[in-house]
Amino acid sequence: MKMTTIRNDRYQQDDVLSAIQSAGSVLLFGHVNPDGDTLGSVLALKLRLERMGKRVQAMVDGFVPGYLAFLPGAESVMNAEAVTEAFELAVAVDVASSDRLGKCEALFTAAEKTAVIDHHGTNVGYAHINMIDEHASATAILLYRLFAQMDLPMTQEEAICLYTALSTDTGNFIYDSTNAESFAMMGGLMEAGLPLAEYSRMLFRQKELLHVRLLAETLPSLRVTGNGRIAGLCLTLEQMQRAGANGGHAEGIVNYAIDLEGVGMAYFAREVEPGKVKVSLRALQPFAVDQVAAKFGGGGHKLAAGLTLVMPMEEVIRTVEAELEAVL
Ligand SMILES: [Mn+2]
Repeated sequence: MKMTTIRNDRYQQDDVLSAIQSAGSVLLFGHVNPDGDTLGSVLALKLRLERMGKRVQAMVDGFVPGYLAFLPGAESVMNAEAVTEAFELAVAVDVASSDRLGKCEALFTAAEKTAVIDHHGTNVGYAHINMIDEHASATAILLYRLFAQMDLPMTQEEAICLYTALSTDTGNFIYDSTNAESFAMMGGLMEAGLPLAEYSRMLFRQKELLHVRLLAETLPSLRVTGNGRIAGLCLTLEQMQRAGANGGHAEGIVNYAIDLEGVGMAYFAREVEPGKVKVSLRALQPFAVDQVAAKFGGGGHKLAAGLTLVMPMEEVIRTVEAELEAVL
């Protein structure tokens, strides 16, 4: 099903490499709402270019999320307003389209020479030079390919950045996008001294106290319907306030419903304002929830989608469960 050919017109690895090597100063860009792949890849490249004696600045529209604050160089990431000097080359990393640069877009497009390093299939190749491979499980894979062509051994800090990028974009190596190259790269990162146990714990095991408190508020609401195929969880604004938590602390709670044995579709309904409920939907193949979300003006993918309903919680539960049962 997957295409195995790389479109040469937008996979210019040698050109990207020589542009990077010949530039004396480089601006690196991540995407808005930065995630592990964009930040880890940007910071790995920044560390390497600095070792090569270049002037480098990493830019992103938005803040480094708390769970990625440990990344080497995270504190050096700047917002668009901060740059005044000129740079020879601008590189967008893991940025699927130029509008995903957010407030940094103008700064990127104004550069004399631009490059894109990315793994999104929808990327049209909006830079002068493009290195796009949608079969790569993370943009970090493309960085690793570039690094392999350079005459420098990988440092532990670079390995930590690239590991963070690859592991977060593959859901800790369980998504469909995970492939042999992901593990080949991990071999190289281990050889570079990656402290795997320490960093995997930090990224995938460690939880914030408020997240666990919120989970404790949420789990008693568990409902299983549709002959055991549908599971749901809900959380009221009052419970959120009682736990002293915010929306970020509710991240991942929907997984407790979809991970129940026998369940094929799940929802997590969270009241965000009085009478306004955000619903996260999940499905396992062969089920799909994107149409359910679209019916109520929401969106997303087949297996993960979301919508917002303005109605009391009891009505939300009734409505969502009826829709999911219709899918069964
Ligand atoms: Mn990515």
